[in-house]
Amino acid sequence: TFGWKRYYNLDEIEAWLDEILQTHPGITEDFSVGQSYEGRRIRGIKISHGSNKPGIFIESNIHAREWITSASATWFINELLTSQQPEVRNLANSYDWYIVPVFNVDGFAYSHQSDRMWRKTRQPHPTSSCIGVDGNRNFDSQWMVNNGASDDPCSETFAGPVPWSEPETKALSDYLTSIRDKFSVYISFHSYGQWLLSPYGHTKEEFPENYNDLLEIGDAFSGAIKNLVYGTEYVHGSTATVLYVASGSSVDWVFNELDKKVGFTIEFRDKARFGFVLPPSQILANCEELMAGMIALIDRTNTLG
Ligand code: 0X9
Ligand code: ZN
Ligand code: ZN
Repeated sequence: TFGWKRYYNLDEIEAWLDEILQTHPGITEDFSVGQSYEGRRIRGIKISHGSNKPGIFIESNIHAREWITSASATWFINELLTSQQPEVRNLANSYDWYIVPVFNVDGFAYSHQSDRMWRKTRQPHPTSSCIGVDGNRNFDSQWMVNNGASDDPCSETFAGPVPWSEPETKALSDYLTSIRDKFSVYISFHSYGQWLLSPYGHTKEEFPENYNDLLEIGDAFSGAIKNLVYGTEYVHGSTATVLYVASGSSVDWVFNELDKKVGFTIEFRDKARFGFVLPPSQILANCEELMAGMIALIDRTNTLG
């Protein structure tokens, strides 16, 4: 059984999802984002205690090696379904949750089987022996602008030959478009660095019109995490100012093209000591921080209106 004391592979996560769907019928619903290049089903779970609550969409593990993201997403699903904490019950009861614990299924399987440090998708290119695209540079929003991605198929941030060249990103954009009226908050799980990043990624010169609100939400998120016993520090701000220029990302696309006002990338533990290979002994602490941060983030979003 799942205990979040080690990292699980794709088969284990899917078996766990099936079990969760069976033990919580009515409240949970299986959904498909689409198919990966290698033919795997990209799965999601919807958690809902009634119809037409405001929706929150969580996309996780678009980067294959960031295993803490799917570990945290599965833990979060479990909490929404089983926690008795009033704040968590409130999150579960007040929102429709759409959670995709492993988005880059091919890459994730490959990082378990062959190359722990794999990041990209697994589709080959006709013009290169290098494989895959950075899914988080392949969305059709400011694609390839400002050197926020690479045109070299061998680069870790290869944007793809064209936007939506990857079946995974194309499927996600179609799926998100089909439910665009059902969600208002979009969160993308990544590691590592301990940042909460808001739009924009593609430029340091411009900011969303509600940037001050996004900064206040970031203050709430970081403050709640800092207050836990671990005292972990998260830095927040726009992606381009806090981290680096990144164009064609999922969050920026959702923000710009689907007109959402609240979209964040969370970069989980740690700062750099273990990096992508975060020890399993830190999974549960990271999850605790995620929950405290999410409760504060949603609370602050609501008070801002
Ligand atoms: O570079 C990325 O895609 C993310 N960092 S990572 O180290 N996990 O690869 C940051 C994504 C920032 N988000 C936006 N551009 N909106
Ligand atoms: Zn990432
Ligand atoms: Zn601040």
